[in-house]
This record gives sequence, structure tokens and C-alpha cells, in this order.
Amino acid sequence: TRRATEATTEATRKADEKVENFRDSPAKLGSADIVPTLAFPSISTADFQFDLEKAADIIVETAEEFLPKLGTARLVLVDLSHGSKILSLVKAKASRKNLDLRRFFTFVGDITKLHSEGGLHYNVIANAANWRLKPGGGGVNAAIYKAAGPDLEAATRARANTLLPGKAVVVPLPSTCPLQNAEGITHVIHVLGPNMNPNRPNFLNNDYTKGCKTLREAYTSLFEGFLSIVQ
Ligand code: AR6
Repeated sequence: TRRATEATTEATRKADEKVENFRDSPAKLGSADIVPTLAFPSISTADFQFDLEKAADIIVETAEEFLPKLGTARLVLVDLSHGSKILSLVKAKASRKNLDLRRFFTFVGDITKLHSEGGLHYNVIANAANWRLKPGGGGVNAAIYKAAGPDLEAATRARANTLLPGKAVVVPLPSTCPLQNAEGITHVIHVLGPNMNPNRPNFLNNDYTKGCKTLREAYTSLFEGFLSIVQ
């Protein structure tokens, strides 16, 4: 019976999560299909090994700062799985701060397929980039370049060749880009976060004073970039 109860609990949890994603979807938000929406991954917390608690604080605090400037536009933190720790941390911190959860929320799915597979209306995505702004390398960077095709590399090159930690660059997508056709994405904003992985460039050697400052700058640059598109 215990196993049966556990299975039921697990099934209920999964159903709840589905409902949760659905609640965030535009189908229930009426006019949300015209609301500018930025979907962004948690910068630096996977390959770059940045502390999740510290990152969650920075995400929530920067979102809190930008929400009043963004009008009706929405900020959506995305990760691949329902078990994502960064999504849970951010969700908990955001509700404790009483942020407007219709304009700042979390969503589970592949950031390149949130409309086609998740029913989310969005038009701008952020990329956790590398300093050379190159395709590949795994993580969300590889997924975005793959889904966008060669158009993204060319469009990126027209704007920048490299990126410093803490900075972001806004890249408009050509109308021929598959990401624009299939998902309605008009811009990619590349962001370079602080790196805590000894095997990657600009390793910060556990210096979280510098790391937190740089991650805060990264989200500030990202949200300013999104603001420049919305305005
Ligand atoms: N959709 C949504 N979220 C994703 C996806 C996806 N398709 N793929 C990964 N994530 P990471 P970083 C989440 O490692 O730590 C690259 O190689 C993932 O679960 O992509 O900033 C670059 O070239 C995590 O929550 O970025 C850089 O060299 C978040 O995206 C380096 O990794 C960020 O994970 C950047 O490392």
C-alpha cells in the first residue's frame, strides 16, 4: 500500500506541475498574446557552476527592480525539468517578496520550444553565452544555436565578436530564422555570466564578491536589453 500511496502522490504532483505550467500559459491570460515576454535561463548555474542560492537571490532582486519599468511585459525564468532547483528557489523567493506573479514566473521546457510545445507566448529569449559568442559548447547555448540555424551566428557577428562577463548583446533575428517562424522569437539576447568552473575561461576561483557583482550586472544588462526592445 505504501508503494501505491507513493505512486499516487507522485501522479498528483506531476498533475499539479502540469496545471502550474498551464496556468502560466497565454490561453488563460486572454490578451497575453500581445504581451512582450522575455524567457531566460538561469545564467551561470550549470556549466559555470555558480551557487544556486546566491543566483536565486540575484534573479529575484533584479526582476523586482525591473518589473516596474517594464509596463505589462513579462519575465519568465526557464529550465528543462520540473525538478529544477533554481526554479523552486526563485519561485519561493518571489512569492515571499510579493512580486506580481503574472509578470514574473517560472516555466518548464526547452527554451527553443516554449510556444510550440508549452503553449507559452514569448518573443525574446536570453542565451547563457560564451565569451566568443560561438555555437556549441553544450547547455542552453548549443540548443539555441542549433534551433536558430546559421542565421543566428551571422546576426550575432553583425553586432559583436566577443562579450565580457556581466555584459549582454541584443541580436535581432532575421524573419527567415526558424526560431522566429516556429516560435515567434524576434530577438536573442546573449549574456555572459561569471564563471566558477576551473575548466572554463575567466575562472573566478570561488570569489563570490566579484561573482555576485558580475551576475547582478549580467541580469541588469539582460533586462535593460529587453527594455530597449519593449520601448
Ligand atoms: N532550455 C532551457 N533551459 C536550459 C536548456 C534549454 N534547452 N539547456 C540548458 N538549460 P548552461 P552556464 C538550463 O550550462 O552555466 C555553455 O557551453 C540549465 O539547466 O547552459 O551559464 C556556454 O557556451 C541551467 O539552468 O549555462 C558557456 O561556455 C541554465 O540553462 C557555458 O556553457 C544555464 O546552464 C555557460 O554556462
